[in-house]
Amino acid sequence: RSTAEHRELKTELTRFMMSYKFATDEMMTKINILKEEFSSIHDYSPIEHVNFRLKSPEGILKKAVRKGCPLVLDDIRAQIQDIAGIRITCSFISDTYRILDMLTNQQDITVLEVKDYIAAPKPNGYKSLHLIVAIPVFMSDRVEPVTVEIQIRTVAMDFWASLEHKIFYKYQGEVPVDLVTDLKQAADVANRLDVKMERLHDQVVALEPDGRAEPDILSIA
Ligand code: 0O2
Repeated sequence: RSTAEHRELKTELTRFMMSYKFATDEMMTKINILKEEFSSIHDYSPIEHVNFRLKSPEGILKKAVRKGCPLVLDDIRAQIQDIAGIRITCSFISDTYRILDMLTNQQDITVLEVKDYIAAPKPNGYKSLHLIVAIPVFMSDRVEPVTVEIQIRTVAMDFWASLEHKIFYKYQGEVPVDLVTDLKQAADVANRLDVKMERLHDQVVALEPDGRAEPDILSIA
């Protein structure tokens, strides 16, 4: 490649990565608005915390090779949907669906795919809502729809998934069968905890005349 071609490729790559950063920034702003609005108006936020990450160029290439995707930016953009990833952790299961609805109803968001691993968990016990969206990113000379993957789960689901992820990588995917069984049992326990906590929360809320629990009562529960 000539120096000019090299420079052009570098600019293209920088623009490519930047578009994902901007899309993440836009989605984070939307999510933070929901979080702040809830906390200040409703005295309660269904969002516990939010994390985001951009896949590294190395991670993108690895995934492209694994999926048999041509190493061309347009193909990568079309086939790899989790270059920008956001994880929203909620208190209760109903909150995960509530957040999903709030995001999918926003007019500038195009929903590309929803995978409901809460209603239909993976065989290992993994639970989460996965949402793939495209959001328009306005740049100096164009508007580009950029894909973002959003995972929405409860604190208990997140706790389980973080440990399972660590174990999976430790054993490089070949997790001993005993551990797989234990993990599945732990996922069931986490689910029972989620159901129980939500029931408790609902009971406390029902005690309030206006249907809203006082924060100090909630913290005792
Ligand atoms: P990382 O390191 O978290 O980014 P895809 O591979 O995305 O093209 P797939 O497998 O259909 O297609 O996607 P899916 O099922 O929506 O899963 C994508 C992401 O969900 C994963 O990304 C994980 O973050 C998470 N996930 C899915 N299944 C599991 C699971 O069994 N355990 C845990 N801990 N996380 C899971 P990556 O790229 O695999 O990993």
